Amino acid sequence: ENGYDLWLRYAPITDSSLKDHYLDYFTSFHCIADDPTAVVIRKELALAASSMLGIIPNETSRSKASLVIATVENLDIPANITNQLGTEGYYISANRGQVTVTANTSIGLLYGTYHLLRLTQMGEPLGSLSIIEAPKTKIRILNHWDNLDRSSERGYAGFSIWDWHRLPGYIDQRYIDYARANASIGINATVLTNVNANAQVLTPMYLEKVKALADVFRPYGIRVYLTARFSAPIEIGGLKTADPLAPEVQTWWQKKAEEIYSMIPDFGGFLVKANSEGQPGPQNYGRNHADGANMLADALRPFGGTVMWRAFVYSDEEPDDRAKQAYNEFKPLDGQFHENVMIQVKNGPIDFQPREPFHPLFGAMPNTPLMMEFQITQEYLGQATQLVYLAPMYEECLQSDTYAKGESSTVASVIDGTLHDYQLTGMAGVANIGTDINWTGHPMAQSNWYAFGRLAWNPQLDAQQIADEWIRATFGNERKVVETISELMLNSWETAVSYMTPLGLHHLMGTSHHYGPAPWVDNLSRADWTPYYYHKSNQGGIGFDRTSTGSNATSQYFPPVASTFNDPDSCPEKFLLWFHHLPWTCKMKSGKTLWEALAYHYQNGVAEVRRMQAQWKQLKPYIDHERHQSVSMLLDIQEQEAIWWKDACMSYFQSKSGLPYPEAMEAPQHDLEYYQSLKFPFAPGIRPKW
Ligand code: BDP
Repeated sequence: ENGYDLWLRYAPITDSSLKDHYLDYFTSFHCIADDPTAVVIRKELALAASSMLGIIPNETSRSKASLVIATVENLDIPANITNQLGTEGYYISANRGQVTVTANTSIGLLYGTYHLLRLTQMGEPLGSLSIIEAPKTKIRILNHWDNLDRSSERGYAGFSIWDWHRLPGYIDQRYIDYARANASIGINATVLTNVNANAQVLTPMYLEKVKALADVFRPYGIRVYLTARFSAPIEIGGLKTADPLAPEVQTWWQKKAEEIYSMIPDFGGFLVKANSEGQPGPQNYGRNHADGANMLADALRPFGGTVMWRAFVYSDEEPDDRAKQAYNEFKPLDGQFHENVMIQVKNGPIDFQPREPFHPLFGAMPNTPLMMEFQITQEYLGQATQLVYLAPMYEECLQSDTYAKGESSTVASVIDGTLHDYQLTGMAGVANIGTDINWTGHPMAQSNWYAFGRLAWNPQLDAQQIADEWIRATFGNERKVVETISELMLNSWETAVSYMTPLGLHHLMGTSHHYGPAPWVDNLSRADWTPYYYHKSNQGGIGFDRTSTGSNATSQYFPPVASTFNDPDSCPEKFLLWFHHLPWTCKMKSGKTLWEALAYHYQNGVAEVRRMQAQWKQLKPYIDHERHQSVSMLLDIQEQEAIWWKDACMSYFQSKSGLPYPEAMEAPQHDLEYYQSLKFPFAPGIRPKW
């Protein structure tokens, strides 16, 4: 198997009693809906049933059908149920040998059908189902950081799947399979283009291509969004300014919106990166983020579009701690954004590091809907070479308690809108999808796309349950397979953190490509692009002092989170060096010194990768050769890289601490000069700027 089928493999069901059970339900069906989404439902059912059960379900009358798929007005469904379903939810029930999937809309029916097929792939009985599901967020969106030349800002799975050259005439089967995969996990939106935007995509020629994609995605409930380059009125509109308060600029965007909606009536809106890392924005004209976002929002409002304005900003000049800057810029603007603006906030205050504390903006903007931005592509987490299951990281962030309104004010409750009663809610994931045959480069990285979709649907889901679903659909229901892969996946993130950036360290990666260790770099054009800025290690100790005697970033959190982080004794050790600069010899809770603990984490990370290798080896008899072999080779590379991380970081830190390596640590294979001499000018994803 080459992995192309993702979690929609629909593997033949070999257990004969289970097969008979499913045959009872899938042999005949009745579908009351005949729009393009109903066509998709019928096709998916046929595909799944023929592959799993060797039959093509027969469409029959409602009374004879064992599976009924129908919107609520055709059935007798109590109002207390239909009221809970909204426009995308569904109700699956079983009664006297008949399974019914119902919803208020055909998209709800599609989601319900996928849920039923998921249960079937998992080997679950269908005889007594009663499931009510509705998404907890409104916009569940992938962000493709894809350029029009098909390169990708931080993509490690080949080229962009958008074949702009052959669009709009040529519809690649991949677009359809992409839509199926997304719909199967509830993703209902996609941003096609890079946040470092190119205005060309807003020209008529490209809009034709965007329209072709939107037409493919519509039956799957997926709306298309684009990144809007703030200076587009100058670059493609011939204006002299892009000042958001200039009437000609406002008119230009209004006309542009009109043009887009005349072609794509359900166009979602714009995602904007402004005044960040060299991108143009309202501040170029002395205006603020609200001025910029509101101008675009006003242009989209007549058509029902939304602006997703990113909070990932840090100033070129500001000498202040980078971790504080988004909060400093956005918090004062709370309540000033128009109602169709959302602020898209990365999970942590720096930049998709292997582990970050939650972003202090969560909870701090009660009057402005904030949406989550997670990274699915593993920019700082071994890219497509290392096995890192990210759901535990997403979960840690979502379950963090902001205390914005006292206890239980979790990040999840900000994101699903319940804490502040947001009318707009959403979660974005920076996609890890490319043209590789298996979509995501590393076969196991498909799980991160899957997990993102499931958590966007319901931010309360737990990482273990999601892993279980994904493994069963992707590798089968054999107990040994499910248990082994589950353990391996669930430990993998903590393992990567351990050999990359333990104890709250961050941004130790090589310049530009962010692959591999380079903690010694301290001389780039901006201090806050150097690893040294983030760990500040010297003879006296290591870590970034963000306490009240340092940068005071801790004060951006609500009490008691602020004081918990502020005091090294109460600060969770996983965030210790994020918030504190501490002597190498200070004592940890385990009794080890900080230096020993650091060595322990690096060594333990390596040991855990070796355990992953051993666990995976045991699965050889259960998994097809191609996928087994591919993951084995990648795990071997991961072991080498974990050793590289340990050796490079520990030999560098030793040059600062002057302390001997603890005995339990395997001594570095080379000296520090060797690691410093390694150069990777063509590492994946390299961009000359950062
Ligand atoms: C960083 C990436 C950079 C992106 C930026 C962003 O290194 O390529 O453009 O985030 O989110 O993680 O805008």
